[in-house]
Amino acid sequence: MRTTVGIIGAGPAGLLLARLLHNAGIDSVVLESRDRAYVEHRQRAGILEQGTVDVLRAAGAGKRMDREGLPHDGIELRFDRRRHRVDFPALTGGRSVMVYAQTEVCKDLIALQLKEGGPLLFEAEALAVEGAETDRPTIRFRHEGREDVLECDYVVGCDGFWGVARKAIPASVSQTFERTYPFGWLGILADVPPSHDELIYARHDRGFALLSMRSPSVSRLYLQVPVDTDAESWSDERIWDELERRFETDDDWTLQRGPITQKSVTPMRSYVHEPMRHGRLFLAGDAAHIVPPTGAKGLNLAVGDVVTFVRALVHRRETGSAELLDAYSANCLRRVWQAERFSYDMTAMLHRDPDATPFDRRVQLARLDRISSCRAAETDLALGYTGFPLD
Ligand code: RFL
Ligand code: PHB
Repeated sequence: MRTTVGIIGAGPAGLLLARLLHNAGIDSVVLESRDRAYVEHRQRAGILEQGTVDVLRAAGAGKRMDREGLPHDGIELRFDRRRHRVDFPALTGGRSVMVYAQTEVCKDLIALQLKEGGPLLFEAEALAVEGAETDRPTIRFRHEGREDVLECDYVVGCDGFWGVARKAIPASVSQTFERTYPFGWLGILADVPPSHDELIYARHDRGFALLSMRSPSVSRLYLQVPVDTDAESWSDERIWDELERRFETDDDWTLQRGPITQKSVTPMRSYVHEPMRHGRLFLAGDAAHIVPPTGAKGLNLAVGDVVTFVRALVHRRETGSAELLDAYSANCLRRVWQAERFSYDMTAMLHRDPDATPFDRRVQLARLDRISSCRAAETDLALGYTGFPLD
């Protein structure tokens, strides 16, 4: 088998990359180790930045998003029993975000790819990337019980944090930057209309809580928990009781309860691999970097990476110059580090750190007070949340 761009992984990064390449008239093959149902139902991100929404629309993948997605013009910060709304369009010159789940983005892109695009093989596990430093890199993979080789002009590793692509970059040229957190998020899906029409990020002495949603009838909520928590050890009643306490306010706001249909615990991590390119192997999305979910940046960063790659490849085809391909890593990393900084700041401002002193907790509250009373501080948060520009 031979193709121009061999793509490992059919998460949002790999699927969008295949679509953008198809639109640019460049052929590709996508190899995905899991089956279609797994990829379409993995619960993850919920927030699309303005730039991501624009890219999906321009790629012809925005129809259902525009029908069913929920445009959001702000978020609420909750702390000290107080409520503060951050108004995105007013602070950013009109930018906003969209609540549209990653599962739905993937379903839309898979349907388009199978209908109009190049091969997308499920249950095709990449085993190794070879020859990254040559003109003909290859992906060795297993599909339907057989080992096969995909010959490519370029390989893009969109295979997430646990994938194989990153391992093909020699340790001698790799640098990694990492931070782990002593807590995780217990996430639930519940069949109950969201108790508020915008997301609520709550800082409480007992820990962080987040109210989000999947649709007008399905709520998505998260609770900060110790990192080794077993989701099943939390009864539904205990989860609702804890959420209620962490969202408490001085007014008459109430949290609506409903049947919980899914529970899981996600660890939190900050991670960057540099460089994001080695020869003709490029890394995109979680394969190269992880952010804690507090800033809602992971999927949006993946989109930025693949847009940057496609622009560089098209530039190469149109001008013969590899200058943008050569600059891929540096151009992506600039945006990646801004997202790392933003996600880290949001996490530190809102979570209960088990090692924090009473002084640290007062500083956290002072940060939130600053955002709610100083327009410049609030604008910085709104600009970060709605997204760093792609150019
Ligand atoms: P993915 O989605 O992990 O996809 C990688 C794909 O590669 C496949 N794969 C392989 N295929 C073939 N051969 C191999 N050897 C392979 N190894 C792996 C995997 O099966 C998989 O299908 O990475 P990608 O595409 O880079 O996308 C990244 C996003 O999924 C991730 O950053 C976000 O989900 C992060 N995230 C959020 N991001 C946002 O932008 N906004 C949010 O609101 C948001 N909330 C979240 C999140 C992540 C969360 N978790 C569970 C980590 C909330 C949570 C709870
Ligand atoms: C989600 O809806 O899953 C979600 C929203 C905002 C975040 C993280 C996750 O910051």
